[in-house]
Amino acid sequence: MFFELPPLPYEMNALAPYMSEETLEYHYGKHHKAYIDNLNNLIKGTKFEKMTLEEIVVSSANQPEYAGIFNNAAQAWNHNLFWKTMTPNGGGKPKGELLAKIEKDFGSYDKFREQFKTAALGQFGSGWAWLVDKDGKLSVMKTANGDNPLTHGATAIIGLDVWEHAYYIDYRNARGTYVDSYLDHLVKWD
Ligand code: MN3
Repeated sequence: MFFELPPLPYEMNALAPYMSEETLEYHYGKHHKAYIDNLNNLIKGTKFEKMTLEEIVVSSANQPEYAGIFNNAAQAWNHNLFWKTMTPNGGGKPKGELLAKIEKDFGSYDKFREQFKTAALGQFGSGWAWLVDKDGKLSVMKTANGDNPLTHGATAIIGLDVWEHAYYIDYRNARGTYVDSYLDHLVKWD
């Protein structure tokens, strides 16, 4: 199947001042779109043409001959989740069942927040920080480049892009401030 850039669930300026319209123009309009366009070109005439995006990610992972397909498919998937799990006036503690589960598996929301921030800051170079559910237990993980929880048998709940293109326009090199803004003002929990 061929893939399209999914529409954003908010206006391009809706996440400002924490994520600017200019960042969305580049990050969504150019980077995310390029992953999808590249993927569509790369899968043409291959066995991947009939697969869903998730199937392409899983079946092209860890195979050097399919690295280009994997990188673009995984990044397309990662960004689909990224935009969907942010909202204007988001951030802060989740509610209800998810909060209870975080408190059970991490000890407290603050402990989760600290682990998530440490993972986001500790990812050397490009990658992602995630809250995942694996075998019924929540944990934080980080992945390099386009890699994501699908290839580790885990379900992503949220994923934060820590490639420089995600924050350089708004925060320059201050990845920590970007992570704080995401957790306190942008993440959409429900
Ligand atoms: Mn990105």
